[in-house]
Amino acid sequence: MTPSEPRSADRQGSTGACPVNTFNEWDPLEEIVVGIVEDAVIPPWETISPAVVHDKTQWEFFKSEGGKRWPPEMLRKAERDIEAFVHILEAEGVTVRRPERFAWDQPLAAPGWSLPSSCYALMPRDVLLVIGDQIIEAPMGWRSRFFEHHAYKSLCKEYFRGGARWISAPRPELSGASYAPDFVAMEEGEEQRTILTDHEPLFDAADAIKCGRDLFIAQSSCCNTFGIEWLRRHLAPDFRVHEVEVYDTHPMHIDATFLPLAPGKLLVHPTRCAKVPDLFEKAGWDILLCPEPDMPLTHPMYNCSRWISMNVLMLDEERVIIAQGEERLIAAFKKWGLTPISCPFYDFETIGGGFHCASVDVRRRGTLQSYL
Ligand code: DAV
Repeated sequence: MTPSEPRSADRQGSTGACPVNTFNEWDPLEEIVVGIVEDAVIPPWETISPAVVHDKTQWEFFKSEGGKRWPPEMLRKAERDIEAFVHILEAEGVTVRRPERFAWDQPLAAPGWSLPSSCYALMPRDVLLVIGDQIIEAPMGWRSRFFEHHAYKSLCKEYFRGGARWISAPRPELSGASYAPDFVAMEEGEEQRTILTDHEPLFDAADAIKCGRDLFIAQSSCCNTFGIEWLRRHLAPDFRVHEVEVYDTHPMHIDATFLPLAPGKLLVHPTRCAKVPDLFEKAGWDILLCPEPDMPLTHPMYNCSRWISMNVLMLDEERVIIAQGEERLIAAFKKWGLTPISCPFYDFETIGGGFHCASVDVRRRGTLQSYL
């Protein structure tokens, strides 16, 4: 084996028995983990919150209600959406796995900080970076999400026993040294800035997105350059890690900004993706601008923006799961040669995120290839 050959190719591939095998967003999906709504707690207000909560009118809500359960009616509606998503996946022949329940309402503490509660197991995409045959537990920048990987331990152990590699990135301290002091979120028009310092490596798994041998990642309110460098070195030489430049007042995760849907098709947010890496144009990819979301401006959103519309999930190179109501993007997908499958999801999006956030693909039928 020469150093330029993928180390993983020997162990992986469509015929390999490893239960974990995923290199991109579009190979035929076989197995996926989908988050659960049970036990979800309103995220407690913490140092990182002003950087991630877009709507300042919600700050008081989080300060007073954070750490309590969401109203049962909101949870019931969110659960109806996520179960509709699971139903579609299963009907399409995909194996769906779920995290374990966990007492998110319990207080947590580390030397130097404490909080009244954790959050939820709504969004596995943020917690586990699954790439090739390995699962990487992300070093998350939210203190309230410090123990979120506990909900996935049984699954990780099972996948490990089945042959997958399983590793945790260095566990962060999340002391005051990780956050810029007196941080104020940028306004539209100001120069890009984020709350994180480079004191220690930090990223959420959803800050990165796979595209075969190339992985794209962007700095955000939960991803710093130290985190990107850690991942770059950890994944070399099998994968090339590229940083994507974003322009976003409250940057969080790459998957509502930059989403390679299928070979030759890159979906981008019309303004957040400050510069599409040259690689795509050189390789002849189509750069598809996501149309304005259809979600009514009045729809309540506590965790993300209406642009969660572009947070879709590919079942294969053609079929894409998209929120019911997003007519403009549905029409665009059809024009771009995709087959949209719509699923009610606005009520899940109220407290969580999109289909991509709410899941993490564990196995797709395919091999490591270069698309760029
Ligand atoms: O538009 O609020 C959310 C991304 C979640 N993974 C947004 C970005």
